Amino acid sequence: MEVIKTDCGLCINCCGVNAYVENGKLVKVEGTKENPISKGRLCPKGDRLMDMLYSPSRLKYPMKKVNGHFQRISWDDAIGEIATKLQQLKDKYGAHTLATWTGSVGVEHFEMAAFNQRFKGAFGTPNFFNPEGMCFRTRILARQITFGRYPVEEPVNANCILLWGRNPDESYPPVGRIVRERVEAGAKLVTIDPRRIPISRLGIYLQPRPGTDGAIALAMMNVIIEEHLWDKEFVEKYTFGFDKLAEHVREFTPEKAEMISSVPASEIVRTARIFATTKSACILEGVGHMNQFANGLQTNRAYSILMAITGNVDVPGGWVTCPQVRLADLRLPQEENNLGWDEFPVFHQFSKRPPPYGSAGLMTEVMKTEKPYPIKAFISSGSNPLLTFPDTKLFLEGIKNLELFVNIDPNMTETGYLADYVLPACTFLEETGIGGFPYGISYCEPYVMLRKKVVEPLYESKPIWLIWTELGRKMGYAEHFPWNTDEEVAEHFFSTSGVTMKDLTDHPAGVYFGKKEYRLFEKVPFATTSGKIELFSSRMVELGHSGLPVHMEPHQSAVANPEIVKEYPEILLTGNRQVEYINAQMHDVTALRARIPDAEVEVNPITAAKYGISHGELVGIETPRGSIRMKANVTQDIKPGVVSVPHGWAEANCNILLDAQLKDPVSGYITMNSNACRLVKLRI
Ligand SMILES: Nc1nc2c(c(=O)[nH]1)N[C@H]1C(S)=C(S)[C@@H](COP(=O)(O)OP(=O)(O)OC[C@H]3O[C@@H](n4cnc5c(=O)[nH]c(N)nc54)[C@H](O)[C@@H]3O)O[C@H]1N2
Ligand SMILES: Nc1nc2c(c(=O)[nH]1)N[C@H]1C(S)=C(S)[C@@H](COP(=O)(O)OP(=O)(O)OC[C@H]3O[C@@H](n4cnc5c(=O)[nH]c(N)nc54)[C@H](O)[C@@H]3O)O[C@H]1N2
Ligand code: SF4
Ligand SMILES: [Mo]
Repeated sequence: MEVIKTDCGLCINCCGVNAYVENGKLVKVEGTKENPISKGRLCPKGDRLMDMLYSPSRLKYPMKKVNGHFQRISWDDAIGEIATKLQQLKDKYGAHTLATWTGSVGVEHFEMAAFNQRFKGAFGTPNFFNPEGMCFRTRILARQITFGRYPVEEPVNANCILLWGRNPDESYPPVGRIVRERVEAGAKLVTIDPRRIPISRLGIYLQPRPGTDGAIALAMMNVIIEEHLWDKEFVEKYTFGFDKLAEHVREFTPEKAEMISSVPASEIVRTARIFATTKSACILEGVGHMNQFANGLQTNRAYSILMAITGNVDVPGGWVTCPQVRLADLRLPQEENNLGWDEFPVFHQFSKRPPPYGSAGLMTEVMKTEKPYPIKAFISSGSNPLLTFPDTKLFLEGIKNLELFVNIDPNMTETGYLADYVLPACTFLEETGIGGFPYGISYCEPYVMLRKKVVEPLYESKPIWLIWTELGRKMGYAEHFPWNTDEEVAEHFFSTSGVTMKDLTDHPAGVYFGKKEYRLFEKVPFATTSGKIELFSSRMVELGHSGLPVHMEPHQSAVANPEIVKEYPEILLTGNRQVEYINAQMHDVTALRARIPDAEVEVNPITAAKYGISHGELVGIETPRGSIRMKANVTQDIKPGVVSVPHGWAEANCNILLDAQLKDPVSGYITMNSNACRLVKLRI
């Protein structure tokens, strides 16, 4: 039996995996002990990688829809027909008629996003979209605005941790373990979450009204400044705009924040004092959730500022700047601006180098309206947008308007059924590529490995880089796609990184490619306009937004829209993570399904009583956009008036409830949280 050391590409944690292979078949997986982050552990999903690989949902060969039915087709014919159609559409509507999309897998599966971008560059369309337009980019952008770089949380050395809209036990198990270890060692923990998540019982718990975290953060600044708890030397030397900030938050008292957030003023004061006086302190903010409400970007700015004024930047246990592996850039020059350039200037224009993706929040709207131009071809990979893209109705309207829709996925997904062509990609266990890639971005560990091919691609599936390469070559872009094997591709990516293929093969479980450096600011100025940490950002003002963080009401709150709240009085959260599933994936794995058989809506007993709803009953959840049904989980562990549903369930797709018109005005992200809803008792 051969043991291959690789990593788990199911989620961004990239835990180390020892894969046992016998006669070309994966027969067992276990965690790699020497992996510095996962340390030999796998979550329940990682334990079931064999079920993922050998899933009955695997797509075995390319298929084409003919008269509403899928028919098997050869790879050559599929690639040939798609290339011909793309060329026709390009000739008719211009290159920007093609939009491509990669899902969350395209974040940790580096080659997927890179080859997609290579192709769209060769084709000449600006339209590449990915979860950076709806997921974690806001947190990165807010930190770049503030620090001119992206310092990452380092809870492993923290003595005070603010778990702010993040439930790592479910979404980032290795982080959950670090937090628990730190608390056991004496660190203070404050959890700020409308849901009383289990880890919150280890410390102080604040239960805010959803979407009001910016107000709490502003009041914490007020306390820290009023009580002279800020790090005076650090602020004086390394920050810009402190006077403006002090003036700005003077009115933002804990009492005012209590009125907005419902968190008692005394609790806000207590949290501010603990946070400012414990060295080091670390805000662990939500990765997705904290970006997916109306005030997402400004709230993220507020967290950066709290870290800065308490001197918790580039010190052990604070937010630390970590070296990032410099992989080769496959992007080709782009002439046209991305969609969203004018509507969301902070997102697109803040940095000198614009982001290489459009505003995902506009993608389906443009497909539907054909404004500013028609998007008629759509190639989606590593995603299941029918279930995961907010505002399903709009997504369907957009898709209906297409003349070509290609879905690339190892599985026949709900989205795949809508496509004109489905192409079978292999999974990360069937190709060699980049592994452990995001550690520098999410863990402050500059660690990388080769993600190894464990078994040959199943059925007729192919690596995603090869699918784009074949399509590119067919379209006459062969010069841009010179690579022929997984190894050549990986070697090319690492060629700019300082890490050699020899380093990677000599260290199958991974290598450190750099060293994190504390107190970097003493050597390297912050890459902002002022060269300092920008508490106040004049560039934000130039781009039409407040240069200091603000509180903004959720679009459909009782304050912002009392009319809608009369009919839809509860507050909806969507997408709380469950460790068993990853977005819309793994729901078909029997062992995992046995743990959570049904989609459940979490409701407080007070809210349930209003509707006469009992625990375990099937209930309706409604918004002005649509309705779904889920089993009621009546629990004290959620704030009264708040209703929380998971995402990614085909039989109860919560994205039907969302409205793509409701966006964070700064980032352009569609709001997935803090929208109005109501419950309905079903009469059967
Ligand atoms: N098992 C599993 N892991 C995953 C994923 C998955 O689907 N399954 N998805 C991956 C992806 S794509 C992402 S982006 C990350 C997401 O990771 P995160 O965004 O960090 O999501 P969670 O860890 O679920 O924590 C979000 C918490 O925020 C709380 N919350 C909601 N609204 C508010 C609010 O207004 N204020 C405050 N203070 N809290 C609020 C929710 O109740 C929830 O407990 O997880 C990744 N990891
Ligand atoms: N309402 C609501 N909606 C949400 C969220 C929420 O919190 N609430 N979260 C949002 C966030 S943060 C994100 S990131 C998105 C995620 O949304 P998606 O990225 O659409 O989610 P997944 O279900 O993980 O889809 C991944 C797909 O990739 C396929 N896949 C797996 N491995 C490979 C591979 O190696 N190659 C290829 N080609 N495909 C592969 C899987 O079969 C699966 O179909 O969802 C968003 N949607
Ligand atoms: S947390 Fe689970 S799914 Fe994510 S990488 Fe680790 S084992 Fe895989
Ligand atoms: Mo995400």
